[in-house]
Formats: sequence, structure tokens, C-alpha cells
Amino acid sequence: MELPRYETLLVDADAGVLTVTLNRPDVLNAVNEQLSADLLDALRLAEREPAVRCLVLTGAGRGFCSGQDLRDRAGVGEVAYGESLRRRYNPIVLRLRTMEKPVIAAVNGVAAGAGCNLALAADLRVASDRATFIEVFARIGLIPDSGGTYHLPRLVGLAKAFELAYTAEPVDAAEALRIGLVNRVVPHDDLMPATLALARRLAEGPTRGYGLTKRGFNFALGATLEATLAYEADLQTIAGRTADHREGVTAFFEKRPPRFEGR
Ligand code: T3D
Repeated sequence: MELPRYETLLVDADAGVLTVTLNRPDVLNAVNEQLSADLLDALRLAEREPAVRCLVLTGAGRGFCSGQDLRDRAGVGEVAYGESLRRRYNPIVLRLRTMEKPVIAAVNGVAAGAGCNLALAADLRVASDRATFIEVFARIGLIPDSGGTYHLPRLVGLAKAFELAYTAEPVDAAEALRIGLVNRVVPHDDLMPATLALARRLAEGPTRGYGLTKRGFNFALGATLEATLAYEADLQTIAGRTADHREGVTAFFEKRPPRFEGR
């Protein structure tokens, strides 16, 4: 697979895993116009390229992502936040949530504002023991955007979501694990080896089945039990027609591990 070169991202593909590294370390990978455009392009690539069976998102340097680049917001009069969110951030969050492949955030350091909420939009979060999460918006009089009002209460419950949004205080990695904000915490130096081991395992999995699972969870988060049961039956009809399903059943009877091809 030919990988594009980006001004603000590093991209690497190996063993079915596309690793996208936000690469503006001097500003803790703050999101400027170029980075949001580059990231959306990389997500489109991950979505359409069959060789990519798992996406990892991480940051260069000591930060994961510090949210919107505030240098583009200071002293410029009224900012068209709604326009910026609709054009730049919302499509990124939607791609992460609807891409029918596993998405893992490897949170290497501080994740603040939209940077925190990008991590929350991933399917799984592996955090370095140096990671912190800050719903920083209240410090500058804004609301948790980029999916924050949606994902935060669903992950940690409404009471904790209010606390994190109102106080805008940092949550360290151990607390993030305790409250369900992340899946795993690992020593800092193990972050990428541990994340890539998980990503490679998922990249060898039944990619169509994973994608349909994600579609099912997305649907169920806003649906009744009756509607969800009906939707599960539709999704299982599709999953049941995949080569990976046939391979899984065959492998079971042949008493060997399945060799999934993602189709
Ligand atoms: O379109 C739209 O605007 C709507 C979307 C909005 C979404 C949002 O994300 S709004 C929230 C924006 N982000 C923030 O408010 C966070 C700002 N940053 C911080 O509060 C702190 O930097 C952190 C808590 C993230 C980390 O603190 P610390 O002490 O570890 O690092 P630092 O010294 O503050 O930052 C290091 C450098 O990065 C520093 O530059 P310098 O002094 O070394 O030249 C700092 O200015 C720069 N930096 C950090 N975050 C940003 C940033 N520069 C521009 N924009 C940033 N967001």
C-alpha cells in the first residue's frame, strides 16, 4: 500500500495496522487547519483500504493532543466555532466512530479538549502511565465538543462527566482506568509495543464481524431493546455470510486456530 506524506502526521503501515501519529510535538499536537485536514484524509485512507484492518492513533512527543490550536483563536474577534466544528472536527469524530474497523487510541501523554475527545471516540484506549485526560473546555468558557457530550457520560456516567466537564481538572492514567475512561494502562515505554500487539491481534481478526459489531453498538446506543434485537438479527445475517464465519466454524471442528482474512 502506497502511503501519502503529510505535513502534520506520520503514517506507518505494518501487518494490517495503520498507525497515525499526530506530529506537532512543540504544541502537544494541537489541531490546526492542516492537521484536521491531514487527519481526515488519513482516516478516509484507513476506511477505504482493505489492507488496513486496524487503526492506531497516537501522538509524537510528550502529548497526545492538546485540542484546537489556540494560536488560531486568540485576538481574532468572534470565532465561527460552529462552522469549524461542522467542517473539521465532526467529520473526524464520525469517521472514527463509523469506520468498520477497530480503532485504538494509544494515549502517550496529555489529551486535552478536542484531543481528549478524539481519544474517547476511539473504540479502545491504551494509556501510558504518563497520560492525562482533561476536559479543558470550561477553562476557556467552551463546552465539551468533538463528541464529548456524547461519549463522556456514556463512558464514565453522568455524575463523573459533569465533574470532569465543570472542574476541567486532569484525570491521571490510574484514575482514568478506575472510572472506565481507558481500557488499559501500561508503563510509558511499553505503550507502542503493547498497543501494536493488541492492534495486530485485532488485524488478524474477523474484520467484517468487528465492523458489524461496531455498527451494532452505535445503533444500540440510541435505540430500544426491540429495535436493537431486530437490528442484531439483520447484522448477524450479514456476518453469517462472511468467509470468516465459515472459516471460524471449520477451524472449530478441525481443532485449529482460525485464519481470518477480513472478508
Ligand atoms: O474550531 C474550534 O476552535 C472549535 C474546537 C475546539 C476544541 C478545543 O479543543 S478547545 C480546547 C483547546 N485546548 C486547550 O484549551 C488546551 C490548551 N493547553 C493547555 O491547557 C496545556 O498546554 C495542557 C494542559 C494541554 C498541557 O500543559 P503543560 O503544562 O503540560 O504544557 P504547556 O507548557 O502548557 O504547553 C507546551 C507548549 O504547547 C506551550 O508552548 P511554549 O510555551 O512551549 O511555546 C503551549 O503554549 C503549547 N500548547 C499547548 N496546547 C496548545 C498549545 N499551543 C496552541 N494550542 C494549544 N491547544
